[in-house]
Amino acid sequence: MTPPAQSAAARPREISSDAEDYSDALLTGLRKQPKCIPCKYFYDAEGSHLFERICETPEYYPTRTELSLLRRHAAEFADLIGPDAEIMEFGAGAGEKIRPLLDALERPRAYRPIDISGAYLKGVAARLRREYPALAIEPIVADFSGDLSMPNPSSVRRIGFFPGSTIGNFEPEEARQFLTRSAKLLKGGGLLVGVDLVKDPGVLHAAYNDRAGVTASFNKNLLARANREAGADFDCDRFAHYAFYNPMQRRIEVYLVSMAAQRVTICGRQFAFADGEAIHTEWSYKYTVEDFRALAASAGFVPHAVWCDPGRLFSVHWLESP
Ligand code: AVJ
Repeated sequence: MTPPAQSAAARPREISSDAEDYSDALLTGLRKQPKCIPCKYFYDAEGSHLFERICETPEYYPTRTELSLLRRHAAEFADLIGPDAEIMEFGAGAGEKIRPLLDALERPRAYRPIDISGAYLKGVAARLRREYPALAIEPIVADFSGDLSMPNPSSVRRIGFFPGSTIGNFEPEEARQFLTRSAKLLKGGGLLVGVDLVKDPGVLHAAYNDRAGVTASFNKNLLARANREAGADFDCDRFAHYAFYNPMQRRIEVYLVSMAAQRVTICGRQFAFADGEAIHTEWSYKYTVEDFRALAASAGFVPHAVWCDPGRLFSVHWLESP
């Protein structure tokens, strides 16, 4: 029996992401010097599951630290957000972090999780619909770093939720541009954003080099994905995961390093990799509370309250968009 046609509301709204975009972006990145693969391509279904496992490693403190802040201060967030709000989450991932907020909010009007990983997002939305049957859940499959403009019925207080310090993937100028666009999108509302803090470089280094090697698998999954989706023939064992903290730039830098001179075919095109040549795969910028507040203010937000854990590992900021 063919499954009943899903109603339009139930199907995630696609803005733009498909195999062609992916292959083009892959080829474009690998033609650059230094070679790079955009970090948004970490999150196919396999990558999203590997990231869930990273969050369980003892070294990767951001997720559990942020979750404890979200749970402890949920009532304060709900007071600042107010009743009948519409929540848009940028990069919703597993949909874990929204729960303390949805449980504390007064009559939330709708929840719009945005994620580039369509299949994964669909599963997350289905689970949340079972838990919050009275809430309109409208998933959006999109790259939130792109243009998300959508009509903002003035009567609705629109709130952005951007946890996990994914803001750190942007270079500071890109982060300011993203925040500027968000301030416009959320006019009359605000943004609740998680920001990983500058700290002991040893702690940062360990968080991106967990002993179990899950982060290495997450990074190498970029190559496995290219083999699956772009007809590539990467030998993942001939590339090494390499991540370190650069204190001058206040960022974690993540690379895949070629362990030999080798040639790889991608989408029918040959690419040569020198012995030791690196492919850049991710930045993860870290901020001080003051620096991030200054960045948010320069983007048009009014920085309001900040919550940090006792160890000052992570921060959650409430930014108003007047
Ligand atoms: C999901 C982007 C916040 O940068 O810490 C985790 C991704 N990369 N381990 C981060 C990630 C390597 C993570 N963000």
